[in-house]
Amino acid sequence: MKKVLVTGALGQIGSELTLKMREVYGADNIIATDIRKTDSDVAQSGPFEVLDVTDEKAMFNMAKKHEVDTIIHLAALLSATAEKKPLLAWHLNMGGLVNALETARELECQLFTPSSIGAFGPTTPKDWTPQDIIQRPNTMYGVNKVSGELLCDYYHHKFGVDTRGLRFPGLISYVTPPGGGTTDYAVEIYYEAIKNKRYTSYIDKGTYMDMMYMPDALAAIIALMEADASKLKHRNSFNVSAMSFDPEQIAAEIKRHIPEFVMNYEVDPVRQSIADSWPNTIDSTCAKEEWGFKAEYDLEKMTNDMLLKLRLKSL
Ligand code: AKB
Repeated sequence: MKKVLVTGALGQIGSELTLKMREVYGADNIIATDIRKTDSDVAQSGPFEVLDVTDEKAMFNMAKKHEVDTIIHLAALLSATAEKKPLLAWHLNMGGLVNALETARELECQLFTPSSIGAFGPTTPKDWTPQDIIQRPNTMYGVNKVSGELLCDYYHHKFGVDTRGLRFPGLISYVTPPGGGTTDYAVEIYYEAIKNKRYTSYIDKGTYMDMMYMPDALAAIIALMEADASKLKHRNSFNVSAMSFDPEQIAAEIKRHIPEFVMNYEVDPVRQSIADSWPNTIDSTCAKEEWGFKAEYDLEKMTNDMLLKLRLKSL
C-alpha cells in the first residue's frame, strides 16, 4: 500500500486525483497539501495540510512526518500565467520541483510530476510528434517543463530516484476549472454552452491541440506509477493524448446537443501564439507499449459526459 504526499491538491488535477487515490489506496494514505486550505472535498475526505512547495524544509518535514513513500508533485503555474509572470513561474515551477526531488532523494520516495505538450516548441514537428524529438520551447512554461523533464531524468540516473512523468495535453473536466492555461477554452466552452448557449473563443479556428478527459488522465497517472520499472525505457516524460481538435470541431460537437449554440472568436494574441508553438497531435505509442496507456474518451464520448454532468451540477 502506498503512502502519498500530493502537492497542489486543490488544483485542476489534484482535486480529482486526491479523491481517486483515496478510493484506491485508502483515505488516510493520501496526504493532500496546498498553499491554502478550503472546505472542499479534498480537505474534508482525508488528511490535509497547508504547504508552500518553495519552502524546502517544510516540504521535507511534511513528507517525513507522514512517512510517505510517494510524492505527486502538481503545484505549478500553467502556460498563460507563466508567460505573464515568468520569474514567478521559474521560482514556483522549478523551485517547487527541485524541493520535491530533493525530498524524494533523501526519503527514497517515488515521484510523479506532470510535463506538458508545452515542452515542445515551434521547431518540433507538429503532426504525430514523436516521443523523442527536438524540444526548444519559446515560452517560460515550456522552458520549465523541459528543464523539469531533464532534472527528473537526472535524479533517476544520478541518485536512483524512481521519477515518472506524463506530457499531458489540455485536460478537460467538469469538477475543478483550470486557471491560466492555453487549452482552458476547451473547458470554458462547455460551461458557457450550458449557461448562455454561446462562447467567444480566444483560440482561433484551425488551431489544433491535443486534449484528454480527466478520468483518462487520472487512470494514466495511477497506471504509470504502478507500472513495472523494468519495462520503462522512458520516464520523464511520456507523450499521452486522447484526441486532437480545433475550436470549430468542439463547437460542432456541442451543437449536436445544443443546436442554438453560437461560437464567436476574439483571438488573444498571447495564448494564440503559445498554441501555435505547440504540436497539433502527439504520438502516444511509447506510453502504450511500455506501460499500456489507453484512453477511453474521444471528443464525442467526452462531450456527452461533460454536458450531462454540467447539467446535473447546475440543477
Ligand atoms: C496549459 O494550457 O497550460 C496546460 C497544458 C497543456 O500544459 N493545460
